[in-house]
Amino acid sequence: MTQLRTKPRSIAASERLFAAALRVLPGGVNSPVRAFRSVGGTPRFIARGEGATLVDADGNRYVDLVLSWGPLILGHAHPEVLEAIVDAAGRGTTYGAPTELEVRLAERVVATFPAIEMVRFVSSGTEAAMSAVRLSRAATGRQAIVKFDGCYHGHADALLASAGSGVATLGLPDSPGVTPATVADTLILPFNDLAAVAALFAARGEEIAAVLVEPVAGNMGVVPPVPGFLQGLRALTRRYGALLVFDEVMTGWRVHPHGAQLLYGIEPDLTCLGKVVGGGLPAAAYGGRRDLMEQIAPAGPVYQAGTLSGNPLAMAAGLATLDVLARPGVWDRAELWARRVADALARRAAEVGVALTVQRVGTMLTPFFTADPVRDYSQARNTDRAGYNAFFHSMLDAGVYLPPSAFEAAFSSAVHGDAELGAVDAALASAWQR
Ligand code: KE4
Repeated sequence: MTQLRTKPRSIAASERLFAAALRVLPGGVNSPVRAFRSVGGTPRFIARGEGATLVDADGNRYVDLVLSWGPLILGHAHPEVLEAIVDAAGRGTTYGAPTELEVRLAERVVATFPAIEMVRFVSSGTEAAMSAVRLSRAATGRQAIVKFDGCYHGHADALLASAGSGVATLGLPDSPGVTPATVADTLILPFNDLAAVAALFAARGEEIAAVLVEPVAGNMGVVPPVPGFLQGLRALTRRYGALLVFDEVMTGWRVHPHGAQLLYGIEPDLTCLGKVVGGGLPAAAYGGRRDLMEQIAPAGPVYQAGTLSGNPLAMAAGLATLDVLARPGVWDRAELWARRVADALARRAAEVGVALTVQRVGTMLTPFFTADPVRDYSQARNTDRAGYNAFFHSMLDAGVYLPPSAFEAAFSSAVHGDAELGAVDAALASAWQR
């Protein structure tokens, strides 16, 4: 049996802050996954981020492989991003009126993603996905939305639906407060199961407004599309007059500098973006075919609005991030580091006989504790979650901050280098010593 070694580190300040947080914040956090409920233990309260490193309230330093769940592809506090934010903030923080910054970032998004002719900025991926669903229903006059079990598109009611049992595709409320009526038009299928999609379209194709998919799943752990899956979704949606919506909130700039849509050569009708596009500040977007986007108010009748949409600080941070990311070799450095850390994980696990399958696309990856590839959520759920949880804590105590859930993606950045790789490899050696 491989002993997992842990070195206790003082986390007294995080414990004290967590106790205070629990009195005033539900679960002590502002987003559930941060609470460490899945892995157990005390969440680390972060004092600052420096490049590839997180520093917690006790001064413990960690190589950060969460990077705020994806946005920080340039690492923490990148000087050019900070400079852009400070410069914008010096002119005010929000106006509730149009600015040149949002036009420039929209032009950059349109130039980056082949399928996006027009875009609307919002403040979260939830808003982006919710708005894309509303637009899909309005544009097609249909109600049913197909999503995939284990894919996450934010917490809009209609998308908080889990798969019914067996072949029943009818969505069931995935949270108290979500009514059966709200998810009655949400149909859930297994990811990567094109036959199931074809069967549903054959039975109910005329009712389906859109298929909403993470083109590379990141919210069950990283699960790539099997060959032909995305192409099949494009063919079926075209054939039955439904829209294909790529939720690239996570995959945009993460699986490829031009997203999954260029990586796999698929042109979705709508695309959701988030995370990287705001450079670490709250911004997200949805966009796509001009004939669809021009149905969004005030150009068209489909209502959507937001006080801080296109916030100038977030636009400035996004622009600065994409400027740096566009320089030769920057994205490749992040991708190379992800490849090297995936290789280190696989190599070390093989040395000690731990059953591990590392799944990576571009700069996002997940070590699944299983010997077999993971193709959908039911297979992800069958991996050794206790094994991941023990591994998570061993790595955390060795100074490496992995996602506090077996069903999430880890991320690299352009500023992770040899020192960070060495630290991860040393942590693996100490975690997996016989
Ligand atoms: P936000 O509303 O959290 O900005 O975005 C929702 C969302 C939409 N689509 C995809 C593909 C996403 O991954 C997300 C959010 N991702 C999670 C991480 N699995 C954010 C972390 C969290 O919930 O705290």
